[in-house]
Amino acid sequence: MRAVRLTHWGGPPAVTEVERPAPRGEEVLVRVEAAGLCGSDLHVLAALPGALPYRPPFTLGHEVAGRVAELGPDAVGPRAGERVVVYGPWGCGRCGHCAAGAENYCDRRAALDAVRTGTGAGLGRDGGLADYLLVPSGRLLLPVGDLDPTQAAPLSDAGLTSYHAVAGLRPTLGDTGGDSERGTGGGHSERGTGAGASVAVIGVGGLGHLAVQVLRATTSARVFAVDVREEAITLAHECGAHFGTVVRADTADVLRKRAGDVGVDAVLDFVGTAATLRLGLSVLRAGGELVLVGSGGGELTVRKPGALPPGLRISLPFWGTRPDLERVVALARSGALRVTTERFPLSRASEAIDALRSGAVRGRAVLVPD
Ligand code: FEH
Ligand code: ZN
Ligand code: ZN
Repeated sequence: MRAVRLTHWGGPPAVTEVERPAPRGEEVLVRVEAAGLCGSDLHVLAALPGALPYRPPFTLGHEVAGRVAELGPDAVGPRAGERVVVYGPWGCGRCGHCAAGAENYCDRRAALDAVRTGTGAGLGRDGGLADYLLVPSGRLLLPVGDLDPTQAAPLSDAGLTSYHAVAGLRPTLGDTGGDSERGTGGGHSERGTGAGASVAVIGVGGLGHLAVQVLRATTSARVFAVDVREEAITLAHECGAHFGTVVRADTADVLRKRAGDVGVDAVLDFVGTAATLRLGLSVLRAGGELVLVGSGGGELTVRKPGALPPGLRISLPFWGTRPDLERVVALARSGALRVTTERFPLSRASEAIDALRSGAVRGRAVLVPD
């Protein structure tokens, strides 16, 4: 079978012929139908020796959908032929967090990394930029029914990460459960009411465009989108953002004015650079929440007294839980979540990676075995 592999640290991704694995015990073999590309794949490809707790060679790809091809004798979960999406954070499966479906916060991750088993598909273990993916257990597979695999795959990372980040904002935004009135504003919310709350989404790429849709589908907050690319702002509006702006010198003033001059209740930073963190903090309301999702390497100094908004809460969510993924799949199947994708054949993986690296991808890049 073909696999896009990191053969050595700093090496180029190589489409390689490898032996198709046979599932044993609880393992399940998935025939890959689509695998999304993520900014983290770029970090893995750029990592210097020792920077990550993984040991090449391994196959990339942690955002995968396909059909169950073969089951180990003790496998649980979806049956052969069923279309599934792969829950990407592969924890120990037994600790307190894993038992609650939060393998993204596995208590034993450091121990798993230490024995070089890696933290999941494409993250130290063979991933899904390939014709087949061997999954350690059927507990990591979720049926997606008749959802198109190029729609399903991005849900497992871009969709799940965005959903988990928005879900953490419930205390700030309130949980209305339903959609908001499109385009209406209203006064400013007291925390926890939801109505009139506002959220800035910084970075409308593979994750940001889904976060806009999750916000619109699950909260009544007004959504303000910010990006450096005009086409990303257009995408934000298509996804339901109430307002969008390309970053300019007066963006902070523009956003604060949009948010009733007191600032936005929450900022979702999907970029995570020093500049976006600065912008996010400059538009945040007192008592607001900054959610750092992007791995742009920006740093924040937290000091009291200091220049940060009083009552600031900062969160750094990671990926998402299995129950979150079930809710994301349900949103997609209901039509409330639509992934904008750019498809590439698996054989042109390097071209897709270059496009992602240059910021030329609109929405999410998805590779399809050709
Ligand atoms: C995965 C592994 C490590 C860091 C970040 C990630 C994210 O891409 C998962 O969404
Ligand atoms: Zn990722
Ligand atoms: Zn665990």
